[in-house]
Amino acid sequence: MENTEKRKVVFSGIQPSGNLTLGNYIGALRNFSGFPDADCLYCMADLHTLTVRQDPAQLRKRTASLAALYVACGLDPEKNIIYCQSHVPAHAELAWILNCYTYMGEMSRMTQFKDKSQKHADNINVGLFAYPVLMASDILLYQTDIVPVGVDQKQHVEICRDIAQRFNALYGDVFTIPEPYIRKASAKIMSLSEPTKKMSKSDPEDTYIAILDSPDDIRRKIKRAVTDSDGEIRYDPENKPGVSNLLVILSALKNITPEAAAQELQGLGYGALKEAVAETVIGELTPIRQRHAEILADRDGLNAMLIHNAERAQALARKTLRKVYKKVGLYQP
Ligand code: ATP
Ligand code: LTN
Repeated sequence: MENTEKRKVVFSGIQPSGNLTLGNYIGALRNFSGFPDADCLYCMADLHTLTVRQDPAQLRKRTASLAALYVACGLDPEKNIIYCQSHVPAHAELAWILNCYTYMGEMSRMTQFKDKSQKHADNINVGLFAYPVLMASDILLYQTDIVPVGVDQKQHVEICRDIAQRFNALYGDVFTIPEPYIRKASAKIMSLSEPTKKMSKSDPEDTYIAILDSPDDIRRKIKRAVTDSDGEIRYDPENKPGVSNLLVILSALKNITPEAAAQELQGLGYGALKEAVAETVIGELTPIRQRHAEILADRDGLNAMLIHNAERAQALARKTLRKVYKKVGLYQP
């Protein structure tokens, strides 16, 4: 029988706002290559980074580096559309429209907005407030079915669904309603120094492992990771957040459960746990770091890929944007 089902669309983005961490890798990046039968788009969310002050030269550098990292992590840029958000004007254009279908109340309840306005109290700008609307636009422009993210972004995907449903209720079926895709076990990797807080690329260097860290840095950082004093290797996130975080990292990379990882190390000390984690992380990240350097060294090739993929994304995005303009009553000669 002929398969008439439409191919699924997968969309996700990462902000080029710092050194990507092991959290970004396990929670998001690593899962991006898990959709061989879908049409996948992955963007560098550079417009989103402007919600917090960026150094312009750094931002440019990080954007190119993230593009290379997507490819180094195994995403083929012919099969997947890897592109830069700001190269496709439709993102900002749809965001304006959707701003007019989003309420102040719902934006002010967003956890990330509350966190970031505390962290950047001197710069609580309108963009930071409207961040989820731009993210909704990213997703909805491509009629996305699936959005692979870490658990901290679940609320943003939910608000995206709300906005889309509200819009569809007014104008008919304009947008596909997306589903978040969150791998439970590894959805949130914690900081090495404060294991009750999310590992985050905008925190100090020693609290995270960067995907591009050298093996020596990885060993040093893991050696210093906060654990506890009872000495038992057991998965118990509530009472043993540090040890549990190390077990989550180890198990995620070995594709086993944290309990099974703990079982394998029964009777050993924290030194052995840390060594196992460090060596597993190094084994996973070393080939990525090497590929990344090769890809970045061919800057012309990288740029050509980005220009080509922005064109592919634009063609898709324009279709949805045109439909939206028409529905809301913008005059189209
Ligand atoms: P920032 O600290 O600059 O706000 P971030 O490190 O949280 O950034 P994002 O660009 O916001 O990174 O996130 C990119 C993707 O990585 C998202 O899907 C997010 O859910 C995921 N992610 C980020 N940090 C973690 C983490 N510690 N554990 C699991 N997933 C994570
Ligand atoms: N806000 C996301 C990054 C992001 C994103 C997206 C994720 C921007 N646009 C669209 C999924 C879909 C974050 O991880 N902080």
